[in-house]
Amino acid sequence: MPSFLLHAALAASLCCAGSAFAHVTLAAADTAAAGGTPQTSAPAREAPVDVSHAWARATVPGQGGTGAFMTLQAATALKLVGVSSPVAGVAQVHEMKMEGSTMHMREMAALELPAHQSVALTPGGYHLMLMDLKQPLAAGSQVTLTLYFTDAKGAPLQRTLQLPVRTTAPDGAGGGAMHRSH
Ligand SMILES: [Cu+2]
Repeated sequence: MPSFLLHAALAASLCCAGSAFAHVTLAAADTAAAGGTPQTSAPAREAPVDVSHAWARATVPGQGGTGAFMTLQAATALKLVGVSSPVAGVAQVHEMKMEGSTMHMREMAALELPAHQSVALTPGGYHLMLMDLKQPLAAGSQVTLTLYFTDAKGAPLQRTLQLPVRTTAPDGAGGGAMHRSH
């Protein structure tokens, strides 16, 4: 009996893990039906931030990571403190820095978004890093990202976006000269 149940549970978990988008939809429905889960008392508020020029870079099969880019303009001072995506096992806010003559990137704990100022996330600058990709990102498709913010009082806010997947930056996105360095 334990053996049979174990196999059934394993099959179910494999099935659901492979379908990231369906999983997100189900989780949202469960949360709504149950009135919230114990660990998240209330859904985070929608962040008051304008998002423009958003895109994610297409990958080739076997490529495990890529970048996502956009311009953010917050209506009130916010900090961008994290990112997640159903297509990425790990997603981080990164910055690029010259160290000597070499460009390095590293995770940032928080990216400041002063009120009414445009902050560009570009190849070669701040960016969102999608790693441990569960599938290739094909040009012309869409990818879902959720951005996590805190406001001046430390309260959590978030914003979920659909980004177009492209091989090059859209017109006006900036950062074009740095493409090859990423
Ligand atoms: Cu990076």
